[in-house]
Amino acid sequence: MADRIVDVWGTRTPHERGTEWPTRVDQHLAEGVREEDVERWVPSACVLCSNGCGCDIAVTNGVMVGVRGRATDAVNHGRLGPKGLYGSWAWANSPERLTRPLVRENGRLVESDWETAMGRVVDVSRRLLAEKGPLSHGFYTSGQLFLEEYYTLGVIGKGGLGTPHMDGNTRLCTATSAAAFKESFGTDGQPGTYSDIEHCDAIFLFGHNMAETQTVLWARILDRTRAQDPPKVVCVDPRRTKVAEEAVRTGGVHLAPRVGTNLALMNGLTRELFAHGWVDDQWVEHHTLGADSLRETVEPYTPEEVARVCEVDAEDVRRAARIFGESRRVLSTVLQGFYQSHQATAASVAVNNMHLLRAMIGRPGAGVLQMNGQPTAQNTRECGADGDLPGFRNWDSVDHVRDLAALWNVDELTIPHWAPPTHAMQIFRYAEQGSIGWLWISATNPAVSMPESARIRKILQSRKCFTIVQDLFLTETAEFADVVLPAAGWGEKTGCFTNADRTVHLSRKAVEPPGEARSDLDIFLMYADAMGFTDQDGAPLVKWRSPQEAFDAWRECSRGRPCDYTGLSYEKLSGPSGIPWPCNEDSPEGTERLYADSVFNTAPDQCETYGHDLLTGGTVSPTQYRALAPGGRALLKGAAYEPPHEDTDSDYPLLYSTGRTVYHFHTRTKTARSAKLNRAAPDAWVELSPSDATQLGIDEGDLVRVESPRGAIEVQARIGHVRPGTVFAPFHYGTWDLDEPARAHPSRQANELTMTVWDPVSKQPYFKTAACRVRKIAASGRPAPAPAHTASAPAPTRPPGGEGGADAVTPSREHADAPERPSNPPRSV
Ligand SMILES: Nc1nc2c(c(=O)[nH]1)N[C@H]1C(S)=C(S)[C@@H](COP(=O)(O)OP(=O)(O)OC[C@H]3O[C@@H](n4cnc5c(=O)[nH]c(N)nc54)[C@H](O)[C@@H]3O)O[C@H]1N2
Ligand SMILES: Nc1nc2c(c(=O)[nH]1)N[C@H]1C(S)=C(S)[C@@H](COP(=O)(O)OP(=O)(O)OC[C@H]3O[C@@H](n4cnc5c(=O)[nH]c(N)nc54)[C@H](O)[C@@H]3O)O[C@H]1N2
Ligand code: SF4
Ligand SMILES: [Mo]
Repeated sequence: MADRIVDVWGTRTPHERGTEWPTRVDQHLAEGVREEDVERWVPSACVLCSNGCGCDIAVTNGVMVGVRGRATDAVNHGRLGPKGLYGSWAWANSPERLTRPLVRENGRLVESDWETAMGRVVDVSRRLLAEKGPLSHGFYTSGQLFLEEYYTLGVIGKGGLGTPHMDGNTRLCTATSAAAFKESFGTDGQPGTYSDIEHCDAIFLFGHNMAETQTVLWARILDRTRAQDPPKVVCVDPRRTKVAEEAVRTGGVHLAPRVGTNLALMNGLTRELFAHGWVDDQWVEHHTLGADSLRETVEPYTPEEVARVCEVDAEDVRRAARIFGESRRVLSTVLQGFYQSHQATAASVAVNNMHLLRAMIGRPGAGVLQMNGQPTAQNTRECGADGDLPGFRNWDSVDHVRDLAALWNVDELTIPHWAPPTHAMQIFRYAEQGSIGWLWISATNPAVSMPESARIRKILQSRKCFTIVQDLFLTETAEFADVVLPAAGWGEKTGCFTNADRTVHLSRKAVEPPGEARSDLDIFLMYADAMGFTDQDGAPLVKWRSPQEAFDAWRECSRGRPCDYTGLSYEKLSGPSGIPWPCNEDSPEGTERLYADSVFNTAPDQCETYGHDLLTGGTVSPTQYRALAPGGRALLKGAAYEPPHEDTDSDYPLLYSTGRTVYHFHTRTKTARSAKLNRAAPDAWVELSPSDATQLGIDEGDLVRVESPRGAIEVQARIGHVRPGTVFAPFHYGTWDLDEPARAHPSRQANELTMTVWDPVSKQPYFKTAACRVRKIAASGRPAPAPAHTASAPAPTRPPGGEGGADAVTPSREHADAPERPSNPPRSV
């Protein structure tokens, strides 16, 4: 099979508009393993991004040895991308897996047993509950666990302890997706579906480098853009990504706005729709509220004004708006370039607005995909493991809280609803101040992934807050913990998860976890048992033991809500394909598109929030909301553009933005343990534009220091494809390295520079706007370790110095994807 490091999207299978996306089955087995050696193929779906590609896990001798795309799955029709092929399973066999609980003794983490480790967790929990009550407890979880685990955690936190301090790293990831849905449509829930790609006339990607972050979805788009009658692509991104190149190739537009100015651009595009009469007035009149006020809000944003603020060409703004205005079916996708940037919710809602104004929602080809990033982020939000109440219930609605209390058979007052739920940034603030004294971190690595790393390290290091870290590996975060709990990962446990287009997959356990590692579900149950949480009748609060029982309990919780799972079961999910919710008696085969009837979830007894002012985050009261009488109509909401919090000045003249490369997933705990992926992007870098590099006297590969008011990194420079004035850094690299596990990398972590500031509505922190400066430290004589086949490729106008040329992948040591699990070496931590 082709080397999918180089051939990232695989061979094209072009097809005509409106026809089914052809099947192409991708497979990868560990070196030396032949297909006939595979003993079992275990059904699952990939958990390395929100695309949720259906796959089967190859098992030999009780070990995961590879993966194969599911030909029959609606999501991927057999395809897998480089991360899925090489990175989804290889980590499991690493000798560095956590195999026993660790506890801190005299300042050091030492190996322990479950009884001792969980004993400490429970002792501190009991003591703090007695002394300070539930507000002393916090949970910071993930977008990578399974539905059953989140729901169990949600019940423990909200029905058992009764703490509002629960959130996921989804706050850093897709909080804005959820917020944008709630503001426009009343509740969370993706309106569109991936099959809209087969029907659309144009595809708009807003701050979304899909070519690298959902490679299989991008392959699906390429199979349309490289066929007859292709859709035009419009890309909004300050870098010339592969998406941007496709925009130019298809006769679309690449808009490269100044970082932090998305909303000004969106207001300009929206104004064009009004100005040219590209609005479906009749539909808007019947099915929406707020068009007049939106029109007023966007009026000042002429193409010339947008050109001034965003530093783009006014003509490009006109062209992009015309494509949107004159296409019958537009598919839009939105991701971190919007969610993690300034005025995130307002800018993302603006995308919903444009679709509503053109009545382009709920029909084939006309859809919005406010994307997710993490594979199971949707479930964190649905199941109440973040701040939300399970089943998209409204914490501000007495009826919704009562309903949940009845389901769980707990006192209404136990369920936190007296104030808005505490978001992750605030949870860490409380830990910093000491009011949260017990913080349980599961399946996330905040020491690397949260903004302003130095501050986060200080919080985690401080012994003011007792921290529990539950992971597969001894991460940068785990090293600071009081107790480390070894977890079973994907393939080592059973459970469900829901991708960005609402498709639910069941992932079966394929192999045993190493040593004493346990599934996250079992660990949460162990805590619940030890704490003795009960319902109002004295029966155990958590009434399930197995993943399947947890799923069945969740089904009941979702009954009648927009994310209705009542028609799904483990049996039904064992079929050829994942199934999109809602799935119930009315739609037993699931639902491809929401809002096909143009009725939205905005009725006051249905909605998940009463909404916010998008500029300030001020909340709309229940009374105000009822007075609006939305009654199933969607809400058009706008806001004026405001400059970002930290703009450039003479000390920090450049803008700093961060993001991803195709070969790594987040903090690399999984992907760096695949030799192929690690080799493709072995170390950090920053991208500079050719003109800035010239001005700063920086050559390709030079070691540079990038500083913001909060910190600095020292990495090699790639002279690449960012717009002038912008510096782009990948955020994957913490202190840990596969090549030299012992060697610390103190200064390459992108978040050393980012700031503690968040969107007023979604509370999502801004990872994509900050000011910085760059200076050369030394020449290196070799190209930056940045990938050569992606947006990080070197700029053609300025050939890199050194020997590497265009193929700038630096060599690093070989690591075979070991098919057998070696015995664990003695651990010293
Ligand atoms: N390979 C890979 N794939 C992944 C992941 C991964 O780690 N690696 N993670 C998954 C997860 S959890 C997520 S959330 C998604 C994220 O997926 P994406 O959002 O596609 O990824 P990012 O690279 O974070 O950001 C996307 C783009 O935003 C642009 N950008 C930066 N600032 C601005 C701005 O001010 N305005 C605009 N319009 N654009 C801007 C960047 O140039 C970048 O190309 O990827 C998922 N898929
Ligand atoms: N500067 C900057 N920072 C960013 C971003 C950015 O674009 N720029 N993006 C943000 C976004 S969108 C995201 S999603 C976050 C991601 O940030 P993190 O969530 O911190 O990153 P991961 O490396 O995915 O961490 C997940 C951890 O869970 C562990 N794990 C995996 N599976 C399991 C399991 O089944 N059980 C348990 N217990 N553990 C498991 C992994 O080993 C890993 O340590 O980063 C955010 N931070
Ligand atoms: S696109 Fe995402 S879900 Fe699909 S194989 Fe790649 S990483 Fe996995
Ligand atoms: Mo994410």
